[in-house]
Amino acid sequence: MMAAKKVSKKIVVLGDPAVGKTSLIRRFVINAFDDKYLTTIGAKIVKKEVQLRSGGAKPDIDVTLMIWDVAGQKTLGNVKQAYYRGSEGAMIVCDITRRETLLSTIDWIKTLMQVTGEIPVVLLANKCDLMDKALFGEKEMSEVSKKLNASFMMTSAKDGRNVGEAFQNISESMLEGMS
Ligand code: G3D
Ligand code: MG
Repeated sequence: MMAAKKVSKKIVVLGDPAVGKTSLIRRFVINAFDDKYLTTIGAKIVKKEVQLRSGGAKPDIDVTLMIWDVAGQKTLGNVKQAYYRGSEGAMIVCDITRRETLLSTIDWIKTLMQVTGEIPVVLLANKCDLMDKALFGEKEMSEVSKKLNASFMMTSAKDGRNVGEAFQNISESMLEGMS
């Protein structure tokens, strides 16, 4: 049996205030790495390991995700560049009950990639437990994600659906091609 490779990757979680970024991270992460806000850069960082199983032909990969969450109500304009720097993947979150949060995803990605260049992105349509209040759905997500060359998933931090899958998805995208 081959030993698993170990890698560490920084990902950022972005999106308009109150879309559910912190709730998604909290749902996913059990182990708080640094619970204090790093006030100089205005971020909170937690880590969690994801295992990528190769199916035997190649070694498995243990990915330690360093997940960066903006502290407080950060809007696009006041997220500092230090937050984006060194990110190798991103989750961009919107809220299915607020259409403007979907349009914002485009700006979040553009601003991010001005710092990082092209990196893997997964778009998350969060609060899918609130289907009766939904103002957009998979069709719109599919259109936007195609435009942005990203994948998308429908999540709920409340009931947990697709949350683990979303972090698995971004991990796989970042490590595509690595053996
Ligand atoms: P943010 O980190 O993007 O700013 P938060 O967002 O994680 O702080 O969440 C903002 C609000 O949305 C919170 O409600 C939170 O409970 C709620 N929320 C987050 N994810 C979901 C979800 O999947 N479903 C539902 N129904 N609510 C969600 P409060 O009331 O505490 O402000
Ligand atoms: Mg938050």
